[in-house]
Amino acid sequence: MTTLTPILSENWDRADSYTLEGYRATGGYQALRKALDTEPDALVDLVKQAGLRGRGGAGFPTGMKWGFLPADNPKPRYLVVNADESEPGTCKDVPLMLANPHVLLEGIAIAAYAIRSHQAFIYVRGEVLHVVRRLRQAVAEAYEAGIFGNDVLGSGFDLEVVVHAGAGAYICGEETALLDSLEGYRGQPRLKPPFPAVAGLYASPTVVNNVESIASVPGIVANGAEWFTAMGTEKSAGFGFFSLSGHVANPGQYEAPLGITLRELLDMAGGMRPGHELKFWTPGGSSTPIFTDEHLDTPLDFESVGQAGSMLGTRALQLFDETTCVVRAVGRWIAFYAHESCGKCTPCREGNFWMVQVLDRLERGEGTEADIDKLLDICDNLLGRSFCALGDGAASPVMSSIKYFRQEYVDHYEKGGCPFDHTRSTLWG
Ligand code: L3W
Ligand code: SF4
Repeated sequence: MTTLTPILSENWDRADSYTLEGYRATGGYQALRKALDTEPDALVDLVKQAGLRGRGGAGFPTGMKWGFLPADNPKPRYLVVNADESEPGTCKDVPLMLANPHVLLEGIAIAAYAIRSHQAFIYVRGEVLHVVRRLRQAVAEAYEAGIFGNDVLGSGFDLEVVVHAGAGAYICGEETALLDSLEGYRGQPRLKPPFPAVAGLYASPTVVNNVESIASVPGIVANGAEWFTAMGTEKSAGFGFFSLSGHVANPGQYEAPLGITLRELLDMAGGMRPGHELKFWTPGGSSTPIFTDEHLDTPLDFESVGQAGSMLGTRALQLFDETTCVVRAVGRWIAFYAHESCGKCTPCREGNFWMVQVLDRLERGEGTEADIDKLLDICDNLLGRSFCALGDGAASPVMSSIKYFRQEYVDHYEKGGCPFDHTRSTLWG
């Protein structure tokens, strides 16, 4: 039986968990002192040995990404933290930054020192004003305490940190759109390669990492790579937040080793709401193909979830019971993607718009037998043919829901509308 591993969330119930004083009282910033006494390259090697993989969705090895910065490029190096959390269902970085901003700041100082960067940015979603304020307050505390600024903790290392609030576009969570936005342009994805490691912010070598990835670094420095690899699986080491939402008895953040199953998490969360059964769920937000109760025992690590036909993504587990219309739930997600599509490429700009029309008319009882094929045809034009991951992500819930719940789609046109009891409104409203 896997148990929870409260590490980043260990002190969240302390009233002062978000202050510098509270963080220091629980051992905070000792890892930074240790890091500053270590060679930067040795820190990169340590993170590689720990096997930390990106916690923002793609699972790319963090130490490897740090190691990609070209040694012979004389331009300044930048560290950018992607705090633009906005994937439907994803809600782990916001509580982490609210409850313990200093673990992120400590991770930033260590990561910047390791990659020899003197300028870091936190790109945070502008709508979460309370988080923006908390981060700015924590950064000010860190400057005051000599953790940021010139001569970090007397080490001779200089580091400036800026908190930048985005304007609320989901696409700005895509790393290159984020960099365009940070440079003051409209946020739209850039062609890759070159990857940001080679030409990122202001065309300089840049590391872009998710909040949770960077916040995991102080623990690795303090406790060693073996401490980290002792948790999780061989290829998906360590721990992470599993964010349970929807029709679950006790929704919230469950910090656990990678490889835990939904069945185990549900046991800890009190099961589905009383009297109801699990119908479908997302392993990693709405961009990952949905799962059903067949997948309750799939280990939630990068490899196992991939082999079962989905993606671990951001571990945003949205749970839906038998009262949920899958066509409507998927339609709401696609309405989100249609709204958030940046418009740069045709398959995504047009495809999402048309998928909303088809899903909406199925819901209204105006669908036809041809609509399922039409949806699959649009997905075929999105998947692998979009400029960035948003297009692929939008195809995922449509294709997987038709795979598992085709009959429910058929019922919508055969029975003249949605067979579920809910207030009728358009998918836009
Ligand atoms: C240098 C190479 N760097 C890859 C770097 C690359 C990036 C990272 C992963 O999408 C996923 C997406 C969403 N040299 C490199 C290299 N890199 N090869 O590695 O890159 P990639 O392209 O695999 O993924 P991505 O574009 O970063 C992220 C999925 O996450 N997702 C969405 C999450 C949403 C949030 C949010 O709201 N906060 O996280 C959920 O599943 O669909 O597949 O840094 O530069 N040769
Ligand atoms: Fe923009 Fe969508 Fe194309 Fe990505 S896939 S570049 S979000 S239009």
